[in-house]
Amino acid sequence: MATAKQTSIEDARQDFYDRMSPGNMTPLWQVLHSLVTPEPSSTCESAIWHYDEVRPFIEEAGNIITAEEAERRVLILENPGLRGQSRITTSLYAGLQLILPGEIAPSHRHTQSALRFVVEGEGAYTAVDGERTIMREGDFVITPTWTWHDHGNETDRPMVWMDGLDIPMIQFFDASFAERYPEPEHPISRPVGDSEARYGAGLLPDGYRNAGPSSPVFNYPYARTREALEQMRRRAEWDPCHGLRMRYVNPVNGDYAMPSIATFMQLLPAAFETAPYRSSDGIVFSVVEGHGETRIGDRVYQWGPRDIFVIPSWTSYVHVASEDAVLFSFSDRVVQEKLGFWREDRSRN
Ligand code: GTQ
Repeated sequence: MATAKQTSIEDARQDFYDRMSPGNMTPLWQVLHSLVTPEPSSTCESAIWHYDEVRPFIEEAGNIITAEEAERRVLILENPGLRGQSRITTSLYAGLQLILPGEIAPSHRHTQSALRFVVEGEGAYTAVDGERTIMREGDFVITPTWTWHDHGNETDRPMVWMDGLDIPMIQFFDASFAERYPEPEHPISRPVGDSEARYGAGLLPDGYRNAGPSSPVFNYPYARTREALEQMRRRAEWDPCHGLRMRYVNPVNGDYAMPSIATFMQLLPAAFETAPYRSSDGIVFSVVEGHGETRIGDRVYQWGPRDIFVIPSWTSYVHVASEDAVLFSFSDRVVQEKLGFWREDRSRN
């Protein structure tokens, strides 16, 4: 029981806080330990979206609204611990976008950088600043900050891809700008394949200088990524925590493809079990090939092709592949590294 003296100190303190509050002040010592935590502490949770459960809702979205009306017909994947905030991790947004045959998602540009990771279908395009790229399953496509982009589908099949954007980061900085192009489509000024030829073939135009923060290559086709992994596996140099993992890079400077979102593709051979690992970036995974499970903290998630799952910051996880598996992933690691505070922990093996 509090003594009379303690009570009077508490009362005096509370009175003090109450008097400063109208002046928009508050004592640090009441919040210090929730602000400066010994380890990451967030309400972000692990979660999985099984594609066969999500797909009917995507299809229904296609019946309820057009791409043109919606501007972007997307179902947001919301972290269960961050509902109502349009985010899959504390710093990143993810959604599944549907584009039906004959549709155009009209051209716009915004501060937010976006990635597309193709989950289902083949042949729709994303146009970035006047150049189209045709997308196929497993392709990784970027629309860097402030580039005009529209999406279209001239095939006879629906197409679905995962969008990953830095929306929560831009929100945090209060730095969002956006505008619509006056026409549905930005004029096409370069042929399909132009950027890939110029910047994505291990060559650069002589004298080329790219001052921008993002890669000039805007489609990293799965066929090439998969071939690289298949070739490399012959050396069998498996990272205990990641299997065989490659990082998508800007060929001009070796940096990540975009300045705010780091992206990776990894191969886990059949029966491979990764060593426990955690890092200070919350990570979103999209399964491209194979079945397996990931143990995240004390939960177990079974996955197969097209499933999407999320691992919160600093939560230990283990992947187990029951057959050869290929996983795409993205996180804010690039930002944390640039700012000098990214951490990983491989010690619990
Ligand atoms: O394709 O430009 O999922 O602006 C969210 C916002 C996609 C896009 C999203 C966007 C886009």
